[in-house]
Amino acid sequence: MKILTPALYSAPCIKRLEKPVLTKDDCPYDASLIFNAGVAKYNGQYVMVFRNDYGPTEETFRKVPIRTSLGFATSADGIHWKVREKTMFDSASLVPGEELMRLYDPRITVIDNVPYLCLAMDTRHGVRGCIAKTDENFETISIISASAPDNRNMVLFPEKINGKYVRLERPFPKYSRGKDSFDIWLSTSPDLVFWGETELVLAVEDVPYANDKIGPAAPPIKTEKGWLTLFHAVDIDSERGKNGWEAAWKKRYCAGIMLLDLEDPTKIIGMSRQPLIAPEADYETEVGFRQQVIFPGGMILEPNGEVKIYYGASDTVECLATAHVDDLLALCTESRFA
Ligand code: BMA
Repeated sequence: MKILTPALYSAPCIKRLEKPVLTKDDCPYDASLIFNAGVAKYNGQYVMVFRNDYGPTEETFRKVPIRTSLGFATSADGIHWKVREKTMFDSASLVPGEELMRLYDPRITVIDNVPYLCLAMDTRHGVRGCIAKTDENFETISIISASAPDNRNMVLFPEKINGKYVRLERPFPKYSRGKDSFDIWLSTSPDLVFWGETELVLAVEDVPYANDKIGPAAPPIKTEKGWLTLFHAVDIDSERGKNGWEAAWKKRYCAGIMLLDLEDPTKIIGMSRQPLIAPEADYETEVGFRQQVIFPGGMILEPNGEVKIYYGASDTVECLATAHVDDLLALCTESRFA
């Protein structure tokens, strides 16, 4: 366990599984870094779409090109997963020179029993966030709408609110403020194509353990008290050195939690001023491509009140932590203002 300074720890209600739920060893194809998955319950089973960055090893990093595929896995219990032979997307099959360069960091939201994906999309002219439809077997990706650059980390709410689709998103306005300081925004749409009514939800300076950027994580889950909503929060320290394959990796990603108003989710009812999940386990802090990264992409509320939180760790493996919904709600009581 390697805890960076300033020391950050997970909330006591968080229980980790003893090891990651999915790694490269579970894949029947070329795989290296398996992380940042979207997870949902769909047609009586758990489904997962995960990111696989493959090609280089630690020794050949920056010499061998990185490819990205999106894999699909199913599970009966949300813990033991079977990866399908056929991927959903592979950057290796793109035509050289094509505008699209890769799709990654998938989230799944099922709305009226239709599964949708939110994806980050690298293109030759910028990073875009897109919303796509998939089929009931998760074999195809049909893009419905893609943002202008630079935007990423979109997540769709699981139902319309006041007759409109709603998404959280994280634009990164490079030139406006001279440094990374990227916040969480919300937009609505009548049809998943046209997006507007954009409002700021949470800013970096509202999160005491972030000093760099924040972004949406898993699609929110509905509770009687509000939309339980995860986000990721990044702090950076120029003194940090080698924490992974690169010469230096200076960032740490934690998961945060807040509660949004059911009728007006631009309103934060409360949040925790401490991280929900901070990097602590060895596979989060000691090994992997970019250590000290917790990047949640899926959250499921079970009938018994258990919440399953799926997150990529160290950009290398996919993990699961659980907590009771009442304990998570109890954390969301503080104001976002200090
Ligand atoms: C972000 C995204 C994520 C990744 C994280 C840490 O900007 O690229 O996919 O997990 O950085 O490397």
